[in-house]
Amino acid sequence: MNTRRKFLQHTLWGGLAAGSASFWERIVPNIDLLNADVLPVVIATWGPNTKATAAAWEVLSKGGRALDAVEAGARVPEADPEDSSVGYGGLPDRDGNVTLDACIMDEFGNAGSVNFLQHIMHPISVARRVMEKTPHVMLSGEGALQFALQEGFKKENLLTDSARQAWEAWKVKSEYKPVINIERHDTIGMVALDKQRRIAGACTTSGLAFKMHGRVGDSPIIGAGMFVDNEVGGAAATGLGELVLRTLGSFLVVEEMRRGAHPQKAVETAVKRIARKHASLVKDAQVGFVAIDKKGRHGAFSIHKGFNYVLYQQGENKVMEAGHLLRG
Ligand code: SD4
Repeated sequence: MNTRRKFLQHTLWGGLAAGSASFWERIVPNIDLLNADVLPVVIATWGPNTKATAAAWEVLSKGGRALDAVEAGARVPEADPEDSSVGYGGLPDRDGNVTLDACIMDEFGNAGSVNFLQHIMHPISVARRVMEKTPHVMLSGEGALQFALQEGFKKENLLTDSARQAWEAWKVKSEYKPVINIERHDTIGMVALDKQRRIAGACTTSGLAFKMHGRVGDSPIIGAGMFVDNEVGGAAATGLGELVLRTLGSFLVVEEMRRGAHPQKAVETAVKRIARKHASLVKDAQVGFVAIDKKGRHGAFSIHKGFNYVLYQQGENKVMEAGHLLRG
């Protein structure tokens, strides 16, 4: 072996052993091959969503498309009557109506969304149809319902007995005050990167419990509740939607990653931005972000302690505690 080849080989293995990916990123055009074992990966907001990540993993592990994975994942809490913040069983608005918000994005940058949708158990699938079957991105309220029915979705009563009872109990005081981490914040925001390194994201929720009739949060807003860019990575948000809307949080996270930030740094930047711009509100409100980049690295961060998330990677479905900004 000539000296040059020996040198290259030595450097390659030496570099890999030392994990000096940034050096190789500069000289190897397809660095992705070196990181292949971290794929596929899926991340979702909130610990209880392990069944959702498992459903997504089912698709991903067989080589399926990230878009199919996030849709399959989001449908799990949507159909779960025990989950009081998503789909069927979601807590209603202050007038007793279950109104749902959802959005989805694929690896081509296509996006679909529904908001203020009633009577349909799987808003995420309606959002996907909006993306795939209409020239639009977002359908709202009555129009979204009409479209869903036209597409063959079933009209159902989504208010479960326990959600009705919770609403009746709430009406006694009718106090509108979200409580950190107990705001029935199990909204699922999910981002997946499949074996072919295609990225997709989904977000679905019944929104804040006992919200004003007609209130729409961040979850169905592309760039707020969720955003993906196949060149960069993706992010999703949970928590008090008003804070995420005002800062277009998920878009911000992706743009930070585009500028080279690690997903963890990127989510921290978004949380800090919210805290800086809305200092008087963050004391009593939670917001959390999850993100993954195209290399399969991830990040998660929130304003307050108590935000957890699920990461399914390398065959392991793990609930992890996110870091948080405010102490005490
Ligand atoms: C909203 N962001 O409607 C949603 C609520 C949420 O977990 O995340 N709940 O504001």
